[in-house]
Amino acid sequence: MQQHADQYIGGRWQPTLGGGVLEVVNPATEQVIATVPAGTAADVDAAVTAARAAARAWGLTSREERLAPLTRLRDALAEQQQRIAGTVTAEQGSPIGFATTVQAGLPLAVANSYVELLAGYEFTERVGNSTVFLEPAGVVAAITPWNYPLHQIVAKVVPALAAGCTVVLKPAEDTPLVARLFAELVDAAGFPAGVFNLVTGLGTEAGAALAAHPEVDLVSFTGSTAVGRAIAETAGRGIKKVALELGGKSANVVLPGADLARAVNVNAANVFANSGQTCTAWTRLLVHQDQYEEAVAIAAKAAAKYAPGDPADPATRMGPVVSARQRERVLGYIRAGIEQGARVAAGGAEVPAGLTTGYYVQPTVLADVTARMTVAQEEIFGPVLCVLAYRDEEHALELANGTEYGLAGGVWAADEATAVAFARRLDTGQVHINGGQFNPLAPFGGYKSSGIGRELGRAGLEEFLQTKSLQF
Ligand code: TXE
Repeated sequence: MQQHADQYIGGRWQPTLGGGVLEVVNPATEQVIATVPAGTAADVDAAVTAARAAARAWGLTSREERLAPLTRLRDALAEQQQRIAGTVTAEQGSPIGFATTVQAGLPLAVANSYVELLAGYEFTERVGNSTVFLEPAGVVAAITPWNYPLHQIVAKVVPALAAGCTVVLKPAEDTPLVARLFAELVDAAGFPAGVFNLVTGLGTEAGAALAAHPEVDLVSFTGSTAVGRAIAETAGRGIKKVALELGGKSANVVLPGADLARAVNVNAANVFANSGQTCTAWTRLLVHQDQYEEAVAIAAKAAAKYAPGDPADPATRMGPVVSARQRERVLGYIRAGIEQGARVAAGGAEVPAGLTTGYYVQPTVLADVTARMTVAQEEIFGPVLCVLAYRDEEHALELANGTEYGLAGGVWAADEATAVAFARRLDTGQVHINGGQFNPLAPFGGYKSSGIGRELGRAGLEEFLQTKSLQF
């Protein structure tokens, strides 16, 4: 077992100033595989001080001076794909195939997109008698979750560094090992000391201290809406910029005339991937009442293909959920759904056959779900698909928009124009039309309680910039 006692601060691994440790548990074996420091406000303060000290010089570097280490970091992410995937599988439970293509592949694609964007990005503009400088926002606090642990780090840290900001990262307590691996790669890429810093620790302690630190200029957070709200309040008091990527309850709307079987099968793949721990997951399948039973039957059959198993086995399509706590939360939702009248069409709240060790949950399809049920309103963050029936297009729209969230969604129709017209009426940040693929260049973020600000692409870089105009 690896026992780490250091934090990456000021360009080197330093003994933690905190006392406690966090145990990293493999969710498939329930074994403790490593310990990392539970950093405190003292570690956070040291890291923010280092980031502040480096901010002026890094903020004034040329695009080329930032591109060189960022390119080396991008190349390291490519070279280390297997190690990254293995680390994520061990601490988070993603099946190794998915960990390789998505958990390791997506951050590489995102890092690459920023190397390419930075090479051509104009940080000055002329407007009338003014020159406008797009300057870095300063010291960034990046607080990230465990569901796509490296992607969430890269989607914040890489554009922040490209913009000329310095960063203190506080990764999720469940997945600190891939964050440490990332820090090693940053270290080897040759950024100046203090430009990137890592503090592992509890959210309530290290995370809260970081979000509240007076020397932090911008807080970029991905996680639960409850914590996002608290961070926004703290940031508001400190007049800090804030970017929040929060929860979702996305609807996949299958309009009459669409390819029902494909829409439902793609939905199953979408919601059971990563054991449902995806903020954009289409957790509500909305189908016309005349096609309802057919859709439920297709979904139940599709669920059977995601029987949970050992994530280290390349044949496994769905692993465990991340932790015992997460499993309890998910099972609680399944039970609440059943109590409120949902019908179990596949799966359920029982332990999957033969899997008494590991935080496994059955791929579950709940039918007869109505809009007011808890499972139709709250983010479950587990492998649970709720199927709802709509009467007509207006009813479908009302259901789709009828939660506090607005992160993602899908629309399927016989023709693209019909799907696009419907998508334009959804209160949500991104919509996949007839199964369109995720695009790491497109702005990503939420409407309503799903967040503020955007990640990825040009919009994701511009979150980390502020403007200064010089009048001549
Ligand atoms: O999230 P938290 P949790 C949702 C999902 C999940 C639920 C709970 O529904 O079931 O949230 O997950 C840090 N000040 N999402 O408890 O607590 C924490 O250490 C500062 C959706 O894991 O929000 C971690 O680094 N930081 C989501 C990060 O916040 C604090 C992804 C996220 O943890 C803090 C994850 C505080 N007071 C969960 N408290 C998505 N949008 O993808 C915690 N943290």
